[in-house]
Amino acid sequence: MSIERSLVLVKPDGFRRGLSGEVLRRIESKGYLLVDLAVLTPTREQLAAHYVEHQGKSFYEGLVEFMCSGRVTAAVIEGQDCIAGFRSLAGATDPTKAAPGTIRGDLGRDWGGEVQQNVVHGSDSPKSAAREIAIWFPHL
Ligand code: DAT
Ligand code: MG
Repeated sequence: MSIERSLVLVKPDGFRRGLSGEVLRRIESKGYLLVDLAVLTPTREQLAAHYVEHQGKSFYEGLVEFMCSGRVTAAVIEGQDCIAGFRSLAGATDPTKAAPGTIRGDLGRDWGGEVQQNVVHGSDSPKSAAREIAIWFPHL
């Protein structure tokens, strides 16, 4: 067990629906610390770096298009094993399959688009977290 930081994004669907506060409430209720917060419209350059692992996949262009379609709330959170812990709070990638009780299960649904709009992003490993935090919070 180690103290970790994770990069969380309330994606444009969540931001537009006014769910930033609810996502942050769940993070704080779980006991994780908010290290930094920002509201911004992502650039394509930031998204290309953020989603480098998905470049070339069928949903990549649509994903970037969706993610730069509006503002996001970006957060760095901190706590023991918070990377896995937030992924557990977020639930499965597909919001239709995400379990009730999770952010995606409670707050997300399929809206019929090509790209899954699933309210939040959370880093998936310590290596990804370090890379992603440097993209969204270069001063940290
Ligand atoms: P996660 O966000 O759970 O880490 P991921 O990194 O595999 O999932 O994918 C990034 C985002 O891309 C995901 O949140 C929603 C979208 N996505 C993933 N797989 C998809 C697919 N097969 N069809 C449409 N969108 C997809
Ligand atoms: Mg991912």
